[in-house]
Amino acid sequence: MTTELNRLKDFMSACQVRVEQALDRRLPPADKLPARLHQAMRYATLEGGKRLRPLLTYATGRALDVPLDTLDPPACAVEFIHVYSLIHDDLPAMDDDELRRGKPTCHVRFDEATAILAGDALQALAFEVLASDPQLDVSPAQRVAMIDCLAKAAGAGGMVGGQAIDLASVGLQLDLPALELMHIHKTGALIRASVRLAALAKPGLDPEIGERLDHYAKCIGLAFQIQDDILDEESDTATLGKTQGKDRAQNKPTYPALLGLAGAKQKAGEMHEQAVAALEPLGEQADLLRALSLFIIQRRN
Ligand code: GRG
Repeated sequence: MTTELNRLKDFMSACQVRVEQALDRRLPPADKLPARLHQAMRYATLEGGKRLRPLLTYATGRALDVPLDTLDPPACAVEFIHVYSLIHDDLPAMDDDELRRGKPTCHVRFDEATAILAGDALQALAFEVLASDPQLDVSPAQRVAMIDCLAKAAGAGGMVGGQAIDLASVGLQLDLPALELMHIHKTGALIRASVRLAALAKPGLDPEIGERLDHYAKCIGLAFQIQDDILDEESDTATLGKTQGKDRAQNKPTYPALLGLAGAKQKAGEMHEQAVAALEPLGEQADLLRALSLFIIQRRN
C-alpha cells in the first residue's frame, strides 16, 4: 500500500495543479463587472481545499481510460457545487462560521448578500460548464445525463435535502440508519456524483462496472463523513474538553456519539474495505481509487 500511497501523492499533486488551472480558466475574471461578485466567487473557489471530488472524477476516469482533458469540465462542475455549498453552509443562517480553508469565510471577507450571490452563481456556473464547455468531448446524450446526475445530486433529493434533514435533526436523537440517511444525502450524493460523472463520460460502459463504481462511491462517502466526525471529536477532545465540542454543544448527532470513537473508526475501516472490494473487476487500473479510499479514512483534515 505504501507504493500506492506514494503514487496517489504524485497523482493528487498533479491533479490539484490541473484542477486549480481548470477552475481559474472557467471562473469570471476578477475585474469583470460586477467585480465584487466575481472576486467573491474566485476567493471562495481558488487556493484551498483538498479537491477530493475532482480527484475522484480524475481517478475514475483513469480506471476507465477516459482522457483527463474531457474530465476537466465535470471535475470543475462538482467543485463549483461543493464550494457553493460551503459558502452557504458558513452563513449566519446556517452554521455561522468565520473560517473556511484557513481563511475568513466568504461572507466575513465580503458581506452576506455577496456570499449568497457568489454561491448562487457558482451553482449556475457548474451547470453551464456541463452544458456547453467545448473541452467536454462527449455526445449530447451524455451531456444531458451528466447534467441530470449533478442536478439530482445537488438538489432536494441529494445534498440540499440532506442539509434540510440535518437542520431538522438538531436536538433530536437520531439512530444509526437515520444518521446514515442524512449523510448519504448531505455529503454522499456529491461524492457519488464525482465518480458517476466520470463513468458517464465513458461511452458504452458495462452497467455492472457502473454499479460497482457507484457502490464504491457510496461506501467512501460514508467513510468520509465518519472520518469527519472522528476528526471533529478528536479536535474537540484536544482543545475544548470532553463535553464542549461544537456539534455536541449544538446537540448534533455524530458517529462517535452513537458508536463510540473506536466503533466509529472500525466502521470507517469497514466502509473502506467494502469500497475496495467493489473495485475488484477493475484490476490495477483502479489503484488510485483504492488509494483515495484509504486517504479518506487516514486524512487528518
Ligand atoms: C448549504 C446548500 C447547502 C448545502 C450544505 C455539504 C453541505 C451541505 C455542507 C458542507 C458543510 C460541512 C462542513 C460538512 C461536513 C463535511 C464536509 C462536506 C466537509 C468539507 O468538505 P472537504 O473536507 O472540504 O472536502 P475541502 O475544503 O477540502 O474542499
